[in-house]
Amino acid sequence: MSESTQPPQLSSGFVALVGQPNVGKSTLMNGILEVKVAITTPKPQTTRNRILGVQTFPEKGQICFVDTPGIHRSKRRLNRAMTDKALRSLEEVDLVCHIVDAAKIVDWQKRSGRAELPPEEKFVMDRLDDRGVEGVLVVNKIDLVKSKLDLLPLIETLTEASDYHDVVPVSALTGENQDTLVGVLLDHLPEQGMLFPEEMLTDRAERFIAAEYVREKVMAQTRDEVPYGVAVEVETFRDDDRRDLVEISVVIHVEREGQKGILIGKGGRRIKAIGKAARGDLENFFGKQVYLETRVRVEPGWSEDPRFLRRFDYE
Ligand SMILES: Nc1nc2c(ncn2[C@@H]2O[C@H](COP(=O)(O)OP(=O)(O)OP(=O)(O)O)[C@@H](O)[C@H]2O)c(=O)[nH]1
Ligand SMILES: [Mg+2]
Repeated sequence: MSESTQPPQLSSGFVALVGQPNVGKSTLMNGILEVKVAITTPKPQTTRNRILGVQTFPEKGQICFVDTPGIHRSKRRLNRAMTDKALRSLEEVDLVCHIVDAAKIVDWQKRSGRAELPPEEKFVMDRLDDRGVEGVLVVNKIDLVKSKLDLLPLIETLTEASDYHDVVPVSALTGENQDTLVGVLLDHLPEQGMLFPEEMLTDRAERFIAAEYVREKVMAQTRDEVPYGVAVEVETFRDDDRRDLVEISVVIHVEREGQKGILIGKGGRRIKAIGKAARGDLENFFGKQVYLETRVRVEPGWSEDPRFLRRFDYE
């Protein structure tokens, strides 16, 4: 066989996306997958599960992302389970992508007059150090850093403060430097063939995606403690191949009667708006018409109850 006909050497493996809440882990994964597999909102603590997202790069390899909940300190059982999930994911991957929010760090440094990392970011780095994981540092949201002159010293500080293989600035939102990041990740993955079939996108069932899309709209359209008191469960999911229609009914669990009132809104206006927005996204995802039914149920204290946490796959 001549050299030009040799099959290309492939690199494939699992990459955990970890970091503080709201730094853009899920946005980054969706951007590289080119599909919204994980929901994203402007509010912290959006992701509650580990979510696998696979992208195949023909003749190069396969990156199997493990999106995780943001690492944070909390006394609440649900939140502790979330951080725990993120840390446990480190044990089963080939590489860790630690993601930080460039704009937030630059802002903190300016306000505090310090050149070091903010304490929350040190907290995450220490957790990763404890586990002795090798990683790549992704400096996200560079589109929000107004002066590019601020970026260079930040990258220097981050490079000095960490033992990571590489420090890569990106914007998950605009896609800036995304290809460079993909190249860096593939470089660090083991030389091996594809781990999943090429058409594999996620390990999550369509029911999970449906519940999450609804939760995204609930989180986006409510505030204060309401987004954090909500869990969404799919009761029925009917995808009829003979008809161009998916029928989905979901229950939105809340912790208190007051939250139910807020979610339903005056004359049912809010729940209608949530349903409409979710249906639009679901129709995009399934490429079919979607019939969506929503109900709200009060389940006092579900976020502290291990039975509910297990039932929603949060623990
Ligand atoms: N301007 C800008 N916004 C971004 C970028 N990446 C993410 N965002 C926004 O930041 C917010 C949080 O993004 P997520 O992807 O949900 O963040 P996350 O790290 O997954 O958050 P958790 O799941 O809560 O841990 C959303 O409003 C995103 O649109 C970026 O590169 N630039
Ligand atoms: Mg997320």
